Amino acid sequence: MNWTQWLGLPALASAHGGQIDGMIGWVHVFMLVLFVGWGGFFAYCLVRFRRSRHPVANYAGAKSHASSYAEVGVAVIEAILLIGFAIPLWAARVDRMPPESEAVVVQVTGEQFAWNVHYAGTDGKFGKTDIKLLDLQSNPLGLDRSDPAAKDDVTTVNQLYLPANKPIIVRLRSKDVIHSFGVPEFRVKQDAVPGLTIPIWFVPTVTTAEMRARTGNAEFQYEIACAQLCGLGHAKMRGLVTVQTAEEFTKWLDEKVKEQSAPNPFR
Ligand SMILES: [Cu+2]
Repeated sequence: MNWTQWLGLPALASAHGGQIDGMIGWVHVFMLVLFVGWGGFFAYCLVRFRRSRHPVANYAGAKSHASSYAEVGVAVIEAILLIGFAIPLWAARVDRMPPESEAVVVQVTGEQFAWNVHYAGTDGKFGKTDIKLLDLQSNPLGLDRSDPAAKDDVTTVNQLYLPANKPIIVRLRSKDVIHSFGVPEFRVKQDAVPGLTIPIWFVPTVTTAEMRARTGNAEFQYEIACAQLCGLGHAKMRGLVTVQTAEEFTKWLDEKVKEQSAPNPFR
């Protein structure tokens, strides 16, 4: 099992998440050492320099350099945490995006108060969207079905399906205000900012079914929690993430493509 279990973090279900947990773990160890060290020193001073023993203040103060060395030590450890752990970890998340050809690319658009999910379908091309076609009930993304690239596109609301053990690139967008895409089990959190498309990537490693078996909770569900206070309905802005095996995912996507590309009498 993981050495950071004592922190009580949510179950881990992504490839890079262990590194993040390790980083959080080391920061906590370091904080604990500092707390005990400085707290002990403070208690020692209260006793050692009590009034009955030192009725008159010593204006020369401390002559030893121990505290300076301790300060330098703290700065060095902080630098190691930052340069050795945090920066490389961050660089891997933002610079080393996997090529789109090897990943599942999903466009996720936040709105008050839902997550719109858009798959490119079998052709791998996202269809055009047009704000004039936007209809909150039937076409929340304004997808233009007359565009050939849009024919096999799949859209859902609050339902993100992903295959396990494959790199996932989520292109985050927002229609209105700043939202934040957070899935604690994947150790992923990123703001969705109107006017920007922000890509994030991760590799889910545990399917929903596996997680249900592992936690003993038959109703376990990965959840996209909006992590930015985005308005009155913020608390109910939850999307469900279903992680499946690659075969199950392909089957699901094929079914959705068929379902959504069929001529719709209401469209
Ligand atoms: Cu939100």
